[in-house]
Amino acid sequence: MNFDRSAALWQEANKVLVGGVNSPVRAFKAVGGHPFFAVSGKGAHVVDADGNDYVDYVLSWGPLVLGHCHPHVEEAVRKALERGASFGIPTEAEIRLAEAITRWVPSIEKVRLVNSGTEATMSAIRLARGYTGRDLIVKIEGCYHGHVDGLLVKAGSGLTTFGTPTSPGIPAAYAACTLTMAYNDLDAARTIFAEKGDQIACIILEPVPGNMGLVLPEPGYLEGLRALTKQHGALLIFDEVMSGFRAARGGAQERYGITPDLTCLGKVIGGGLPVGAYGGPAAIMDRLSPVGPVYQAGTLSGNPLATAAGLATLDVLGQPGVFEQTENAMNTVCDGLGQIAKEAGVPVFQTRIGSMGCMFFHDGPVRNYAEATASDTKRYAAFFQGMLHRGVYLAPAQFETAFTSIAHGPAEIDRTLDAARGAMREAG
Ligand code: KE4
Repeated sequence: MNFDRSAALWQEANKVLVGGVNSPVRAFKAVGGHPFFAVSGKGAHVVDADGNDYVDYVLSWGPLVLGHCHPHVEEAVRKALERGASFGIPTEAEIRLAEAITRWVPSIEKVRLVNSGTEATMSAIRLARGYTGRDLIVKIEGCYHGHVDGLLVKAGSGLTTFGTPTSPGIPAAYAACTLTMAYNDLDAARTIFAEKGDQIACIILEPVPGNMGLVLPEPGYLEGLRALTKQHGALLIFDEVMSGFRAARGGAQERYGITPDLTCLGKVIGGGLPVGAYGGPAAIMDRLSPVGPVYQAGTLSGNPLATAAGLATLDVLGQPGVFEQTENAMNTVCDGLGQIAKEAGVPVFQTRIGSMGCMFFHDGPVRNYAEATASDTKRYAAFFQGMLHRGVYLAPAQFETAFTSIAHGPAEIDRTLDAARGAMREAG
């Protein structure tokens, strides 16, 4: 494969963009080399500046559950643009997207649309503090909720990849209000609440963490957190920015039958354009301005183009059999990769849920951050490069999750598994 054009663009990018990127995990630091530059996408495929074609399992880090350039999404955005890119005035589309979200996620009675997952989690925490009158928050080591000051404490995603669990630039006072505990450790949660329960505003977690790789809850874990927060008057916040519409139609909360107090969403509900959202019962949400005293605002919140893309995405995803298509694709890929690793004698630990999947280069099990970060990241990097050079684009870091779309059909999966046979040998 030729990467000359991307290499030239990479030189130019590093002159004016910090690290050549606008989000750190895109820089390939964890896998070596430099990123390719995307030029176009169609369905499950993305094409780079040198004309190389890849089957894409990153899908813009989750939003593109319909794949790139789905005609229904394109048409909806085009029509919206003809009417106006932004108003800063209420529009009907915001009502319709909020209504759709309440249908897909029944624990949400009222919604606030924002522009990113980070905004959603940051605002949900402010609301939890305003609602409870308490300052402390609890987060899970390895969970990533966006670059919120108080949450970049033992965060996942790029921070784990960069091995800088607590980012500089965060006042000690902020970090002091954030308590952390391991995922799948209910005793740790009970201990924290026994000591500080009456000061804790909320627990925020990815119910199925996808930012330390994909880790699944042990039986009873989420139920235990639900009971503990209820007992102590703290809110349970599910960050479903990644797992929403992917772990199940209604997210992990549907899959595991847990009703959180607040839910954060993003990615899929923007269909590739910038949208985040948070929501829950009116009794909590109505504490938000302009009804209540907790302030949160945004110039482009509910933007017409983004709401059009999100609505069109949910329209298609909600049709009979479509969600199952994304889940079946992930299962087929995971089954194939597991077989290939076994035949190559390479120890891997796989996880999957809905259209999300992960292959840790690790003997297993992987139940939390400490176990995830013991993975063989060098082996992952070698596998990543082997796949990339064979036309398959996986997440450029072990501590991420792979995604499928409705466009990942038999041809894409065959190419993926053919590539994996060679890449696994090279990584082995
Ligand atoms: P954004 O602010 O990037 O839209 O969302 C932050 C966020 C919040 N919650 C969860 C569970 C998330 O996964 C994310 C963002 N995910 C990363 C990928 N692991 C986005 C990729 C990036 O940072 O460039």
